Amino acid sequence: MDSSKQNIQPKPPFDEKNEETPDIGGGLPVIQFWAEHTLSPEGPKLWKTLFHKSACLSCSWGTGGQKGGFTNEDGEKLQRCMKSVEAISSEIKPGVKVQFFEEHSITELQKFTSMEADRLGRLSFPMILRAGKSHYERISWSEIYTIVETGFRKSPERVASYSSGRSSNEAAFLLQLMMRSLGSNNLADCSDLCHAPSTFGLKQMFGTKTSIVSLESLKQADCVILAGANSGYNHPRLMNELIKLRDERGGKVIVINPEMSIGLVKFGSPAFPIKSLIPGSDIASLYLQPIPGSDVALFVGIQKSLIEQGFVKTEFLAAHTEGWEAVLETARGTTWETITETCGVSQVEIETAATIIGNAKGVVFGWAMGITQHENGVDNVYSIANTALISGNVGKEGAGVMPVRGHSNVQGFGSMGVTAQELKKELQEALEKLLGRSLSRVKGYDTRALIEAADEKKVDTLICLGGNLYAANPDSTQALRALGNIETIIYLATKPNLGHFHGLAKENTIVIPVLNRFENPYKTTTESGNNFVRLSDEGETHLKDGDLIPEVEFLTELAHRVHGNYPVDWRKLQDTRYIRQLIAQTVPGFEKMATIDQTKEEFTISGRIVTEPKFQTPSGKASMFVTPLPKLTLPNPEDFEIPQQTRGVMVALMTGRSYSQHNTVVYKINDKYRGMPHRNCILMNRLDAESVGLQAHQRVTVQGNAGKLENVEIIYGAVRPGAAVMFYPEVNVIFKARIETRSGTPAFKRVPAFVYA
Ligand SMILES: Nc1nc2c(c(=O)[nH]1)N[C@H]1C(S)=C(S)[C@@H](COP(=O)(O)OP(=O)(O)OC[C@H]3O[C@@H](n4cnc5c(=O)[nH]c(N)nc54)[C@H](O)[C@@H]3O)O[C@H]1N2
Ligand SMILES: Nc1nc2c(c(=O)[nH]1)N[C@H]1C(S)=C(S)[C@@H](COP(=O)(O)OP(=O)(O)OC[C@H]3O[C@@H](n4cnc5c(=O)[nH]c(N)nc54)[C@H](O)[C@@H]3O)O[C@H]1N2
Ligand code: SF4
Ligand SMILES: [Mo]
Repeated sequence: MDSSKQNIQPKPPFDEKNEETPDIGGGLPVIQFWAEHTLSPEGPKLWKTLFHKSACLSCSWGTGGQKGGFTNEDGEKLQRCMKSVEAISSEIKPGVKVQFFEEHSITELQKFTSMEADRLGRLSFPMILRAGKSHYERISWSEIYTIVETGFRKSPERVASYSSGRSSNEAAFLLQLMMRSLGSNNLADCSDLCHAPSTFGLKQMFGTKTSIVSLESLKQADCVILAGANSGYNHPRLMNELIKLRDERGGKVIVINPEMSIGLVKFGSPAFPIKSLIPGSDIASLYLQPIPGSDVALFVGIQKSLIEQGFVKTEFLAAHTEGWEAVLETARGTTWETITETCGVSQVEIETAATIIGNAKGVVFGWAMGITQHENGVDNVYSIANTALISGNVGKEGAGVMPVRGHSNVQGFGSMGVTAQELKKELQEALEKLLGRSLSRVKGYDTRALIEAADEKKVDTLICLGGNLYAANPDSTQALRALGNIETIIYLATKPNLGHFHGLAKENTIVIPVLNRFENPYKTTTESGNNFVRLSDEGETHLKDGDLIPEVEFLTELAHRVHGNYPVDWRKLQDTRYIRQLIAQTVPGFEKMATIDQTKEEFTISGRIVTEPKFQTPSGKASMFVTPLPKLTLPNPEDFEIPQQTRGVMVALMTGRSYSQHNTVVYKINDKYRGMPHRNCILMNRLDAESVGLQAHQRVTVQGNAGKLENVEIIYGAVRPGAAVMFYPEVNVIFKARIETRSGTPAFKRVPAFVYA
């Protein structure tokens, strides 16, 4: 075998082979899934949607659009994964009948699991749950507008929105314009729970808030770092890039993750049916398993080793960065003992990573929730980007920093100004010009602040453009109570979810059924994590008997009723071409939006991809920040009021996604690749369990600082000692999370939990 392709660390240290789990990620089960769905009665509808010219619904990697359902921005074919099929097949289900809600009381609906709620089908008529009533009932559009308009006439700081990145740029733009015209900056968004630390950190360092790497540039890298991202599950097409990097270019992949996810070791991709699908392709050349929350220490270690091995690009740092001396000084001054003790990875392994990085021509540093969802998420991001700069891997082709984003259009929501954080100056000024006055200077509520404010009875009206605010938040008990203080909640949604059954308002909870991306009667756009804007064609819905509404129609009508013709003729904007004109005029980098309707030309947003060392900071240089090493401790059982003598083990719980779920929506109860047969499982290291006399498949209690889950089955997995994995949203009942103060993001990946029989 070509030595450049060999894995440096073929036998991982915490490998726990479970007899029932597949030997590779992806692989034949993916094809079986495709076959089952495409050959089923829903098959023709599914194929029609797959071939429809619209952007994939599911993740931010981005596929589809004008080049066709299976093509990516570089024109490569076969770029649709089964996650896309999973998302589509959930959307093409028949509508839930009016009768169903007449027959099932809210108490009955509250017994549904996430999967049961989703399987009910599509929401297809507007409904309301009025205070004191036991059932959702159908409601007329005129009554909806009366109630909602009244809700929006409250004082602006008591009106809020929450959104989730499945909708279009057009809907997002309208939402923020409507809220800001009102004088409210309360634009909470799912990204607050997600990549907000990346947005914040990248803005400080480079003056731009998103990935600085294009897909084209990624294809030139000869090394990729993937930290805290389970991409075989959540961004499957990214795996194709890693396969090509290793297989065709002899490059290296360093995975940093406390859990050894099989898909990041070996992945069978249908895009390479012969060489990869069945045998599987090697992904990780080196797999490092740090303690959850300790990535800063690991990256400072890599920096230290880069210094020691003479790999630092001092000239580059001096010419193009600021603050670099202090960062290097910190790495020099931190002892190896402190580093390895904090992160739990050996010096040799860290040095091996540094050698690979130092010898590579171009390194792309990618990351996801394992990096951001921590109390020091912003420092994690800084430490990664510092490492990229120190090794000269920013400002050239084939290198850079690449947050791997979440929802398919979550990044577009940020670009459109749906955020409670400070706006880009250009956008702020353009909006102020449009409004003819300054924007409110009152800081808006981000997602956590919104829940806290509602808990303190400071919110009267909430509009949710998609998502599941109730189930996405930590401490479900608080979320329930907080939402219950809000007078009116309006949910715009395609599918019923737990939020509609539990997240109930004090007076009126209204659920409005909307058309999805491939059904809208007008064109829409989305933005991928790689900064590529896709255009989705108009389509039609299969819900012919339903009474659904396009999001844009609802938002413009509501805005018209609240604002009249200020600052725009809202009803005219029901034709989305005019919204795109407004976007082109106001949002930086979106100039090409002005002509997209004529040219159909999808585009990369200008000013985002960095291939020269020039940055959008005031000085034009990249700013570097010293990253303090975290002090990671776990509480004692007594802190959770567990009697001292109780035998059990305190773990750092990483809460996240199973193989078959999209965020709060569960598609299948098991996770085949982790060998977890149902949702009420905890994946833990054998040593931890055995150290307190527990064993595989035993039923235990898992207790956090806000509650406990009982009858949880222990599954042994390739997770490092001290760490464990459980699935959200179910696990969100057991903990109140610490919050990353700069970004507002909850520490979902280091939840202290006590496991006992
Ligand atoms: N199919 C599917 N696709 C999705 C989604 C989905 O639910 N389903 N969700 C979308 C959304 S909104 C998002 S944000 C993304 C999420 O994509 P991911 O971030 O891949 O999702 P998670 O399941 O949260 O996985 C986080 C990973 O970080 C690791 N990790 C946890 N703690 C640490 C740590 O301290 N350090 C390091 N280095 N690693 C750690 C975990 O072991 C896990 O592998 O996916 C998007 N795509
Ligand atoms: N413990 C724990 N909690 C977490 C996380 C974690 O890793 N651990 N991850 C966090 C992250 S990264 C995120 S992004 C959040 C996710 O939080 P959200 O984005 O709030 O939740 P989703 O489950 O993605 O929302 C799904 C719902 O969106 C609606 N929907 C789908 N498509 C459309 C559409 O086109 N239009 C409209 N209007 N509605 C639509 C459907 O009704 C569907 O039920 O959860 C966060 N919560
Ligand atoms: S990788 Fe993401 S965007 Fe591409 S097809 Fe799969 S789910 Fe869709
Ligand atoms: Mo996310």
